[in-house]
Amino acid sequence: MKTFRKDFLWGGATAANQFEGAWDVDGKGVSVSDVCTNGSHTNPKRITPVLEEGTLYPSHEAIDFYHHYEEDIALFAEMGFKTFRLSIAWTRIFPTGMEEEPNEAGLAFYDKVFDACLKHGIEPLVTISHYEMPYGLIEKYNGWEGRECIDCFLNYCAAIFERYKDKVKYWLTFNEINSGTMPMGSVLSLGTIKGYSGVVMDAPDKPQERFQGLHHQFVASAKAVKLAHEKYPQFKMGNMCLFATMYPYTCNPDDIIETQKKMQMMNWFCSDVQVRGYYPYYADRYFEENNISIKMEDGDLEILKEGTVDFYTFSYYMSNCVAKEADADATSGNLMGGLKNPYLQASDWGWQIDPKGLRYTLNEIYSRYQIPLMVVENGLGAYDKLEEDGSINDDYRIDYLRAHIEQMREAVADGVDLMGYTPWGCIDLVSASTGEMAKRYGFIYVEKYDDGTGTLARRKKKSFDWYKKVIETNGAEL
Ligand code: BGP
Repeated sequence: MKTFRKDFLWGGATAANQFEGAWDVDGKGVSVSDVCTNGSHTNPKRITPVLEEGTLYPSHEAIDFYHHYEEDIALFAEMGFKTFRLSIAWTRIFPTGMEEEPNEAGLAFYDKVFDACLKHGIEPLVTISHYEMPYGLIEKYNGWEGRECIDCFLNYCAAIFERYKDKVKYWLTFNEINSGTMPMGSVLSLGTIKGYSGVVMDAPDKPQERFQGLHHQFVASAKAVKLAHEKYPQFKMGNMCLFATMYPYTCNPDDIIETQKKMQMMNWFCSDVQVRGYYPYYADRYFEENNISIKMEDGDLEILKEGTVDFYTFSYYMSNCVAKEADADATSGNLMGGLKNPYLQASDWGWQIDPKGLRYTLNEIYSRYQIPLMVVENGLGAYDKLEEDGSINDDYRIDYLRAHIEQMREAVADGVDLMGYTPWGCIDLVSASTGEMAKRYGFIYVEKYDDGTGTLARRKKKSFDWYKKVIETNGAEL
């Protein structure tokens, strides 16, 4: 029976805006995340184009990876990481997104980070844009609704590809690009919220702008892939989707159809474009029924064909149920909701825990595309307790990860070509949905708290040694 390949990429995942801090250091500009306040499960985070005195903006310091990268990467190496997923903050390289020339200090920072990874034999896996587009592009173009963003993005890609061509091989264009098919994507991913101030989740939803923005992201992603393939044949280019696995709530055919429709537009639409190179057949009807009409330029459809990705990556945290008539309880999670599954437990944030759903999902994706897959986010956001003796006994996290790795192993035995696994927030960092620190994912605890206080000291959790063993045995000992 097949098991994890010898060169399986075990590691962990992060994003610049959630862990770097140093938000205005060395010439960095303001990203959309830098104007988002903190929040919690019950108190939603807000976006404030003008910074408010006395309000906490968690990206500003985060866990200060900017000044702790050597120590942090050494800890990842101690666990045996083969890869480390991080994002480049676009605003460190192009502060407003519109400059002609890159900011040397920003480029130099990632040189140091990649050198530290390579010194430890860790392969960087870089997300080019992870919920941190320059706020300047939002003000000027209403984010990705503006076609101009394509050139700005390409300029950014050209600069980082050339600079890091000998250090980085694996690239992902847009984090969770399909968040743009849902209202939640308009703020962090698409930035189609020019002038909006208020609760992030309450931003007015304009599907026309969202899908126009997505089209521009598709073209930008395809152009970046094409540039990489032509100029840097050693690069491997991936997409990245938020996979929100959905089950029909009942076997009522109405529920089956409703689930299929939602799966198409939320989970498959973007990757159908990015992997196959063209808009899927079912999109036409959706656009028609939702009054969406996408403006394209000559050549766009050819570019999409020429810029298909080499591998498919996704985040997987949970599954949900779908019914035509919602009379079941709603669940929360990944900012997109769904119905409760009576067979599953949920995290403290209401995200339903479904390891078998991961095996199912891996099989579904692989049977559709047959290109290598990678799970680049997965994990349990939980309240951790720092004991008096300094230990953090996160057995619940070990249980969650063990169960998911077991199911990945099953999927590999099923024949799925899986390249790697990078659990989310391998070191504690700021939550994307709530802006809080209390929702922790890490193998490494960071003494940083929701009120902004904390020494920033790093401590190994119980899961640290457990994961080290998993990597050492290539997933045989869980
Ligand atoms: C994904 C994002 C990440 C990350 C993760 C966990 O949607 O790509 O940035 O934060 O979810 O979500 P949260 O931080 O809200 O718990």
